Amino acid sequence: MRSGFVAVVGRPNVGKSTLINGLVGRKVSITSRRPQTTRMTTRGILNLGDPSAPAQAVLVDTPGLHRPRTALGEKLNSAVYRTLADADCVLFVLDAAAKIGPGDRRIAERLLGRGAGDMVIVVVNKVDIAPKARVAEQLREAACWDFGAYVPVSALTGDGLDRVEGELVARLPEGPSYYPPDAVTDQPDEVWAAETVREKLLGRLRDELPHSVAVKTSAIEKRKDGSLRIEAVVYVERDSQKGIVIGAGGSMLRRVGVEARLEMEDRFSCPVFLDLWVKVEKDWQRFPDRIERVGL
Ligand SMILES: Nc1nc2c(ncn2[C@@H]2O[C@H](COP(=O)(O)OP(=O)(O)OP(=O)(O)O)[C@@H](O)[C@H]2O)c(=O)[nH]1
Ligand SMILES: [Mg+2]
Repeated sequence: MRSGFVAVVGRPNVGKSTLINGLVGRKVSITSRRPQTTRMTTRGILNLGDPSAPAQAVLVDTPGLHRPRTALGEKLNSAVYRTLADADCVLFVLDAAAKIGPGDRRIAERLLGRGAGDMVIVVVNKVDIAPKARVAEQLREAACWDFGAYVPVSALTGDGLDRVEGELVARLPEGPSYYPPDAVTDQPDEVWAAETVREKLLGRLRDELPHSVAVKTSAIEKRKDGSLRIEAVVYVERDSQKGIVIGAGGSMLRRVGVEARLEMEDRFSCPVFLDLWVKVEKDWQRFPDRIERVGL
């Protein structure tokens, strides 16, 4: 058996979480068009190979590496570096729809600095929206880094994902099965529930607000009638943000609640009663103790 840990890294918003969801074939990690959506490392389990030569890749989703401006940013970057330190292989994701920039180069240099460049697979994502010439130019430019493989993909349509799997299997070391064959993720239900609420908020909130929002599940109760009651707290940084999240007459929170509840009912296969509360945890991104208090 071959198995190993695969760190999925790259700048914010390049499509790391979408890639993991596409490879695993299930939603493991939330995604949004906002940069810095992922805030915690989440594992997606990918079983590969055939029965005579099985393989298991534990894909680790990571926050987008960026120049930190807050204690939260520093914490997120450190989580990426820790994941990299434990990884057997790396999927380094680039956005084909944007030029390779200083953020990508910094990550490439760090990966090259670790040695074992052949264990890094460069994934040039979003080829569905990038002109062919740009994809070719990206591949050409990235090739100067001397990593193990370069694969153009669309995480969204699934184009090229089979090649990523092939390149991964070839690089996994011999090892045990870390998770049972039917496991998809290591994420506990309460974390998944909170992330689902945050994803729906990210889809609706504008400007800087998405960065100020954190969600923590405060209760999950199985009821006698087979339904679930889930209670979650939405944290914001300032009083003025509270009203925006709640919306006129509670409209925003209600819509977010309905969207999240439907996804929860689908996942848990039972009726769900979702209670959402909004609280202010002043400037939480800037203080380590407050970051912990909001569940991160
Ligand atoms: N067209 C297109 N859009 C994509 C593709 N992959 C991801 N996206 C979109 O790009 C945006 C960012 O995707 P994410 O998967 O959240 O990106 P990420 O790298 O995980 O971002 P962070 O967690 O913020 O670091 C979302 O709007 C995705 O739908 C793709 O292959 N094609
Ligand atoms: Mg992400």
